[in-house]
Amino acid sequence: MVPMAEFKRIVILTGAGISAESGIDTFRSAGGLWEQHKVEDVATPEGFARDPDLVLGFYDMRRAALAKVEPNPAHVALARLEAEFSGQLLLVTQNVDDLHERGGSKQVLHMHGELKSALCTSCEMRSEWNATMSDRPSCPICKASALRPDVVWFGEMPYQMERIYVALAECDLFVSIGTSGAVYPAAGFVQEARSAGAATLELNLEPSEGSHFFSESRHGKASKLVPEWVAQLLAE
Ligand code: BJW
Repeated sequence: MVPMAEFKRIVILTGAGISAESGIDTFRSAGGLWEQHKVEDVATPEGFARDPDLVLGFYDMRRAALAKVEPNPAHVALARLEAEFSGQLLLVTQNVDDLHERGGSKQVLHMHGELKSALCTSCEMRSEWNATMSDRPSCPICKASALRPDVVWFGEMPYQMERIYVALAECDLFVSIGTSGAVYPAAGFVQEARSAGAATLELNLEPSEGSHFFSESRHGKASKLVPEWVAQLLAE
């Protein structure tokens, strides 16, 4: 691999695996969220239309659980990278938790939305949200009782795709951390970066579905791999 010091424009993609050691369930592992709940019931617009109480309750539970977890050394290491790296860095997360921010990252692009945000289906505005939604509160902006979790469900367009694709086309290193590579468009980012000539690095507990697309893979826990990689990058 090219020496880490050569890189000037880095895009990092994180997934549920980076928050696993903080105590947040991943989706597709044994005992993960999709074993506890049917994905089509809780993570599709059709599921929400069928049974809004179920979906609002599911996200209320996950929002409340955030209060009981803390960022781990992987989140903190990425915040260190943001503070000390002299090149350009874009941190894209598929996670709806706030552990990157609480770990110290200032700029985080949440492509699948955020648990602590509400989306009004009437005025379409997004509002910071720390309370429950299953009690059908009104939108702070238009006052309609039409709030939904500000998360991206299957069949919906993730946030800020244009900005992400521009960064992928311009980056010289793409790093994927703690994601199974099962969900598009994020699963395709490695190929976008590769076709733009970037080096590609996977840091994951095990080989992901797209592992063969990466120029280098390191397997193990994010809390160990990520601080090691950041230290290597900043030392070279
Ligand atoms: C550790 C670890 C440790 C554990 N250390 N690692 C057929 C083909 C291709 C695409 C499609 C298709 N049919 C439909 C689609 C599109 C669909 C899709 O991808 N479906 C797939 C099922 C095939 N995608 C969409 O609908 C998306 N929208 C879309 O495509 O719009 C059109 C478009 C067109 C063109 C350009 C752009 C867009 C929307 C997807 C929305 C996903 N939403 C969810 C829910 C969000 C809200 C919520 O949190 O509830 O997002 S689903 C869920 O999966 C969540 C996650 O962000 C996402 C990814 O999961 P992630 O993070 O990878 O978690 P896991 O559990 O899968 O993996 C964890 C990994 O960590 C594992 O590998 C572990 O080993 C590892 N790990 N412990 C390091 N300690």
